[in-house]
Amino acid sequence: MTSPAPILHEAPVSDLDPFSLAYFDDPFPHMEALREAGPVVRLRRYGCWAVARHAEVHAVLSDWASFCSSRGVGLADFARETPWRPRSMILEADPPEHTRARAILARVLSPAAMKGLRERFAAAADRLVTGLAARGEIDGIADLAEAYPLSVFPDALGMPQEGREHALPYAAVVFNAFGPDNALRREALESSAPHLSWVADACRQEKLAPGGFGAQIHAAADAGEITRTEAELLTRSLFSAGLDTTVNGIGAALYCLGRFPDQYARLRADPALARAAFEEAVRFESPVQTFFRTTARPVRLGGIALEEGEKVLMFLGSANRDPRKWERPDEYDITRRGSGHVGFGNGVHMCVGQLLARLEGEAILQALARRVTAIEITGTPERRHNNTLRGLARLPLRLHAAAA
Ligand code: OVV
Repeated sequence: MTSPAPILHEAPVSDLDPFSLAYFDDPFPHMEALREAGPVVRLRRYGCWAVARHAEVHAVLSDWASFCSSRGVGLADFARETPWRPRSMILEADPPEHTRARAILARVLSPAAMKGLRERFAAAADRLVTGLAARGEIDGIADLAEAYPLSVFPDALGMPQEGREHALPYAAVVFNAFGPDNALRREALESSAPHLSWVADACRQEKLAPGGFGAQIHAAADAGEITRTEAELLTRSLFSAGLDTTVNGIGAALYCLGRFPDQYARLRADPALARAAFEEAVRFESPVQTFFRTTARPVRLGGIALEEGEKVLMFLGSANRDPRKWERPDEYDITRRGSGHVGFGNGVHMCVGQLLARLEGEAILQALARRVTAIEITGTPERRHNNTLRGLARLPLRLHAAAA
């Protein structure tokens, strides 16, 4: 008559599709449900594991030996299927190969390198914001969140002028491709060929302007540190990761400052808060929402035994809203001590371009703080759907110009 003893530490199961349009339109209740379900949850639909609490996301990010990247950081397992493009040398690699590639990008994007760009980036931000403030009615996405990175990043990289319109569509393909085989991924890949061939060609040494990030990566090949093909691939990584992420980071900051006018007033009163305001927007919206890892060996996580070769989906955006970690997680607060957010990841793969992203975010928010007294949302924001990136397609704004 006695029923068998329950299996202890059996993982909860969820039918959530975190790559559906309904999820993208309002992910927060679903994130909460996942966090409440347990530290590790089985996603039935994709046959993978999910971690949505800060502690477990941080733990997975911090253990590259158990949770590897070399089998891909999307749903596709490179041990079972051929990647849709040649593997990234940095994103889709583990130490020691990763360490070698990372050292080169870290040097190109170093604090010293940022110092050399600061004045130029600040001047470009001020020019753009001055013009937009004079106009008043703008689309915060096209006119600002996209326009600003497009005005500084391709030049800093040394991208050829011709064909730059491929840069954002290319990034959309890359970030959709981390997701499952859904309509977003399929349609992105179907029309990707012209973008892929433009980027591949633009990564060649002879196409990259002297002095830029791309030329500096190729200098590592000149020095015999890496091969020419590897220099092209590393340049491709910068192309892939460096533009759409900052577009969505700046878009997030504008959307936050529009919804939390008291926070904009604080920024306006003290423009030195610009960097913190950007950082808090990265926590609050988490432009990069998710990445996968693959277990490289059997490992226990959150009391659950995972086998080797299983995909684990990390909900960075959910970790950044976890009330176990944050007080008032759903408030955008630019004076919050936000260190420990995982919007840039953590561990050996933590965003190598984070200083560049912050430089862009700080420059644009400082220019706004100086030139604009208030940011008013004047229409319904439209969401842009992507399997990895969270952001808007349209954000109708009225900028109230400060007296000159
Ligand atoms: C972080 C990131 C995003 C997308 C692409 C890459 C990296 C890459 O290395 O290609």
